[in-house]
Amino acid sequence: MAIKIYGSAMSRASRVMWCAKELGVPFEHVDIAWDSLKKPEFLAINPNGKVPGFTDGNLSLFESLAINLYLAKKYGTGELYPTNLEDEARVFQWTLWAATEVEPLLIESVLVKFGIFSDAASAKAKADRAKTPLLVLDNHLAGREYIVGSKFGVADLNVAAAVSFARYGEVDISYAPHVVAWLDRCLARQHNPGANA
Ligand SMILES: N[C@@H](CCC(=O)N[C@@H](CS)C(=O)NCC(=O)O)C(=O)O
Repeated sequence: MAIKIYGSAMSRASRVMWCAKELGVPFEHVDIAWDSLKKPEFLAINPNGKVPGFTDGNLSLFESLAINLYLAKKYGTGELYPTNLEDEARVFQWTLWAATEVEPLLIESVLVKFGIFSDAASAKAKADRAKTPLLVLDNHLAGREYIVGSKFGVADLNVAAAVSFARYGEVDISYAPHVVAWLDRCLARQHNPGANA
């Protein structure tokens, strides 16, 4: 099988597997042990020693959201991935926004929930700061179902992957009701991927 996705289903590898499933692209899931991430064999795949690791034939990639952009463009142009430059730019914009403006503010809450990080006060302070960017997304989603265009796409998948940290970290985002409803729509697909309507 050409595509290999490395990393526990409890890690950011899950968002890449979600994307591959949405696209109907077969892949091999390599559930690499956490204590193997800094070993030379895995560093050859992801030199950061983090998951996900990803290969498609001779290509190795790291950064989960970038991997999803690659997968969606290669295997899903016209479906998960847009066909025009402007919408592609919007996909880049929202993906980078999720990675830089949202995910860093929510990750500590997830780590506290899983007992990996103990500074609950720091996690709470950062999660509180996520309100500002999440209200930007809430405003964008008022009156629309999906982030770019009229159907579920890779922008939704990438942004939902980051915003879902609020759910896993039990961060209350009820101040952003459009985001909550959109996140429910997106995460419901994880159990029924490929149902692009
Ligand atoms: N920005 C990276 C983050 C990768 C990352 O931090 N992965 C975590 C698991 S979700 C990991 O491998 N942690 C182990 C470590 O840092 O040693 C991405 O999205 O791929």
